[in-house]
Amino acid sequence: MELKNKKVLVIGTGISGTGAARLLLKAGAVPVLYDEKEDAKPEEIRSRLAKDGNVEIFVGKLPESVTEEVCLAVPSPGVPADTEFMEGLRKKGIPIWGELELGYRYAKGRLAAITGTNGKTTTTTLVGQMMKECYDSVYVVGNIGTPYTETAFDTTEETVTVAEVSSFQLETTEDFRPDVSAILNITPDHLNRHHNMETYVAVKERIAEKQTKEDVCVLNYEDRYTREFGGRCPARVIFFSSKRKLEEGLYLEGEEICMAAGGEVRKLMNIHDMKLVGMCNVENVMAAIAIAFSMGVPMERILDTVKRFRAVEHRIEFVATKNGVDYYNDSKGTNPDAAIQGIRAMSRPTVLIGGGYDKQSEYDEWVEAFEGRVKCLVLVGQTAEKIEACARKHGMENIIRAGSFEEALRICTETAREGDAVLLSPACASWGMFPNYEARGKMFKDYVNSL
Ligand code: UMA
Repeated sequence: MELKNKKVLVIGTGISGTGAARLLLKAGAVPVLYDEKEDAKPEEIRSRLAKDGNVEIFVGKLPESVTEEVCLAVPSPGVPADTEFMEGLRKKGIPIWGELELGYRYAKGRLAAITGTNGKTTTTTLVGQMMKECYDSVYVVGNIGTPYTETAFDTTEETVTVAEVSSFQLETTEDFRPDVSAILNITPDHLNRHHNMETYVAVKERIAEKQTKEDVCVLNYEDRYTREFGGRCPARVIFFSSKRKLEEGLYLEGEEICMAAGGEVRKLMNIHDMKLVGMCNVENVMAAIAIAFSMGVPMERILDTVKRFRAVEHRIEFVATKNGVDYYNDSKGTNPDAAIQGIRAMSRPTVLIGGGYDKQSEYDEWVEAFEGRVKCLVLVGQTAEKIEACARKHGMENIIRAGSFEEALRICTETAREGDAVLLSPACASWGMFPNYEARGKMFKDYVNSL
């Protein structure tokens, strides 16, 4: 679709909307930005765009006449695909490309795209690092923070882009076809947005929808959804497994990561040579090796990168020891499954901060994973009541509700004794209290460092 001089509706004016608008300006199109937030400030939004671009901005309610003039709509990831507003656009026959699709249409070079409920950011960062040590032009984009649209225009045929892709972004793809895709795992998350597990799984699988046997899809053999998808995936599948020997693919045998290909088995590395900890990270590493190797990075360089790579910020990140108490920031534990990995990584009696935005998750498995490690559970946010009821049902007694995040932090320092750990791993998104999990993690770290 030729967009030059055409009006394109960009929905949402956050990071993605701004990225999409900037790309559209570079492409000679006329972005029309719309944000439903009544108190969004058009001048503040304009200041984040190119200086002399022709841009129209609407906030609150969008006049009906505007949708008559646009040839394409580009929703931000936070805009659900099935709202009345989006249905209205579809009824009018306006094509819809999510921000990811728009970036894809303008990008050149090769693309590796990584999704999954948990481990996306670590794996994307690690793959990005592997690529950077092998290729000159590498961009790491997507859900990780820099929108694809922000870099797409600067890519060349030599560029390698590594994208962290969320289910929100995959709802509105069309031609999106990565050279290598990966689905790390699928466990319940964002069910308020996708309504049920079936839809959530189907959305995740869209990452490989347009791939062919010339492309690769890396899948987790130990996840029942991704294993099953392997049987009908249109791409060539490479499985990884942390639990069993595979005839083809990557797997863990004892402490060794091995690769079986074409009847040959190669021992790649011992997991104790990694700086990352936890079985979830062994899986992330196996996926990253499979992705980078499929993209042509020599195995020696891949393994060298793995051995040097440290945890990403906000993911079971050690912050400091204060008065004999170890503080860990796992603000990225935004769903029960991610938070299970967080609490399992603790080897000391732990004061745990949980709670936040309600994504209609169930907390039973998370609470069961405490296995006596949690000496006190400090709860905040919308979900505090639901989590408290769940924890009490499972016999947990020492539970304190905090009226604010600041109060939760104070309670932790008052409760923790020498030899204990304090862990922020809330099992919930931060929305409602913070703009994102990074802000929540940063407040935690700032507080700890100020002690
Ligand atoms: N808005 C509307 N109409 C709607 C919904 C939202 O106008 O129906 C407006 C809001 O008023 C707001 C803007 O849209 O002004 C926000 O857009 P957004 O929610 O898409 O947020 P961005 O700032 O553009 O950030 C997005 C991703 N956010 C979400 O998916 C919610 C960021 O992922 C991503 O880093 C960024 O694009 C760059 O690609 C964050 C996230 O929480 C980290 N992701 C979820 C997760 O990881 O679990 C999926």
